Amino acid sequence: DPYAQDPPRHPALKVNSMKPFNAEPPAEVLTDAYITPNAFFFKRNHLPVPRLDPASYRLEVVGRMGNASLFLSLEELKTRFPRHEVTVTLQCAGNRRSEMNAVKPVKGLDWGIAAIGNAKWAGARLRDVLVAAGFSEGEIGALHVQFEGLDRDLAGTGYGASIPYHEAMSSSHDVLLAYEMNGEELPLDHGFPLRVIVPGVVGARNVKWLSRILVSIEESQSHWQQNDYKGFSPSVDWDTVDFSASPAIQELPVQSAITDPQPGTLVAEEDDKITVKGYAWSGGGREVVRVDVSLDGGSTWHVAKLTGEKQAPGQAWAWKLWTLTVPLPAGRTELEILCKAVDSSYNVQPDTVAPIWNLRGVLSNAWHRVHVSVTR
Ligand code: MTE
Ligand code: MO
Repeated sequence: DPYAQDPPRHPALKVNSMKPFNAEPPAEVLTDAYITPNAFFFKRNHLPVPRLDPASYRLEVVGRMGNASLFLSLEELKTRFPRHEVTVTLQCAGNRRSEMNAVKPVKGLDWGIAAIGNAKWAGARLRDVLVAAGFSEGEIGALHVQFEGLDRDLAGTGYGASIPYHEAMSSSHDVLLAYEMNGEELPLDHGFPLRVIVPGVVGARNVKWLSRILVSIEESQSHWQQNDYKGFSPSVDWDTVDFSASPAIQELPVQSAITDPQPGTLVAEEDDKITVKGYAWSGGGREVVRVDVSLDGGSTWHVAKLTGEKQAPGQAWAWKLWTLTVPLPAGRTELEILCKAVDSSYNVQPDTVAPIWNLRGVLSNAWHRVHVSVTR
């Protein structure tokens, strides 16, 4: 069993698949704290978790124009380069896929709303490591930076992805080679000993168990860059899909969801008040500037209170948590609670799922809807 060496996991996680391991926390855990605890951070593995010896581990950075590769030990990554810490929200492209599945079946893991988490990551800046390997800005023939993971299938194929070179080299983009997550050494499930953290970009490019970095003219040729993690029109089906016709997902669109109450019942607080909680985030460093919440299916709206770390303009890599406490609408026994976020570019979420439905069930970011019956 290639999965025999997978690490132990928290029993409260909701498992989508055991082998490979894919799981999300109960949704309400996400709004218990601004930083998601490592044990409750969603885990998205395509392959068995590799067990690597930190003492013999080496990161290979392929040299510029055929020059010799740079090989870096974990110790060198920690001592030769400044330690940089960034709070970054990571979201899987398949977060909230179950809502697309409910419209029409899609292919993929049936994620709820918790394939997202927020952590403090620390490591060396990718930019500093690339500079140490001889690269500079405006390098001819340098368009993409490819990352290869050490997790492999039985045929020996590993996980891989790439990001644009200018983002990797940009000092404001904060791309990290992370060896710490929330002050602890990177957990096995999250890429020990080293992973890439690409703020503002879809989870799939944040390669775990990193083995090799390659600067190239082409994007990564891996299955996950070329034939997966792309969006399509709702009319495209598995007979007509042409993966080469869509760009690989990088920055994600604006997103929000309600973590509390959960669908079902809602108990009124003292003075007949109710509290609604959730998260909101947008890709590309765009800050969430507002979250609108409706209790009546969208006829009237309230503005929620946002909380979160202060982040520089264009570098809002982390989510906002939000809450709304309001009197229960008089006479109502059923509520249709909705939320929608607005980011700093005034991007908004689409109101329904059907017009953004796609065969892989990615980019699911319609208004989140929670139906509850009220007990006073
Ligand atoms: N890196 C490797 N090597 N193997 C993987 O399966 N999964 C990717 C990405 N990096 C993956 C990987 C996907 S699709 C996501 S959403 C994130 O890791 C999930 O990161 P997490 O498990 O730390 O939450
Ligand atoms: Mo993902």
